[in-house]
Amino acid sequence: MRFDIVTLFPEIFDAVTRHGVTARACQRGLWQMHAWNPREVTTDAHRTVDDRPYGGGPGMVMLADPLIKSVQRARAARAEAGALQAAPVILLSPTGRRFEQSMARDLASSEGAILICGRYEGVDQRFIDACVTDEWSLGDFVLSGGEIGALAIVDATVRLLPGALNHGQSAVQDSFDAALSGMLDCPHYTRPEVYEGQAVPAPLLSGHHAQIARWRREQSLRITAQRRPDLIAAARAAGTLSAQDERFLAERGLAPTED
Ligand code: 4GY
Repeated sequence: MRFDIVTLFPEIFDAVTRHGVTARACQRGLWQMHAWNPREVTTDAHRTVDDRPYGGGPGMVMLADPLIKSVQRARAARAEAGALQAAPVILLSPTGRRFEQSMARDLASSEGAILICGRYEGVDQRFIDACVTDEWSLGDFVLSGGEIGALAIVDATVRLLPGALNHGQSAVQDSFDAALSGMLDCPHYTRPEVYEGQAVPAPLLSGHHAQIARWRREQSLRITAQRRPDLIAAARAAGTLSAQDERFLAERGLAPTED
């Protein structure tokens, strides 16, 4: 798996190559990252990567040419390294499709992607038309650049690679994973057993696997019903709520209404 990142700020990506699970997965050879700085392919004395918008208005727009050349460098390097498939070219932008776990899962079973990080007010549309295959968004908010979105995609994807996590079970237990059938994660506790008068819930200390699993499932159902009733409705539609789950929700008055 390989990510090629087009960015004016390559150092930002040290966050994933130097720290934590993603860094260890990198050391283990499970993935690699290459950054391509559009400034490096400019030829003018000022190394210009942006200009004023046609039609006027505030801010600057990234030039198409250095972005197109950067994608060409990334494509050539991938081909040289033996890539079999044409990598998707993904622009991080608030106008994109909302990023979700299934997209990380799809990426994790692919050869990777070329991620485009815009800056300023945006990028010239002719670059998007010529090169970009997908636009993805982290959500309905505006960042000052695409780098944080690209980091999120790399992190969410790499941790799913087989062998990336030390404890093999962790990835399949997270919020949104199939093992929890689209429910939010349950609360977690570690030592001490009592902290500032707050005790660990008794079922977790019982040593009875079935009781622990039931408690966790019920906490997931409760939190999901309270915070994300849309996920309860989706699980119900997908047929992943058991009769026992439905009984728990109904008894607590947690079965969501239509709104
Ligand atoms: N939201 N999700 C986002 C973003 C900043 C102008 C294009 C987002 O992913 N990226 O807000 N990106 C913009 C800034 C150029 C990227």
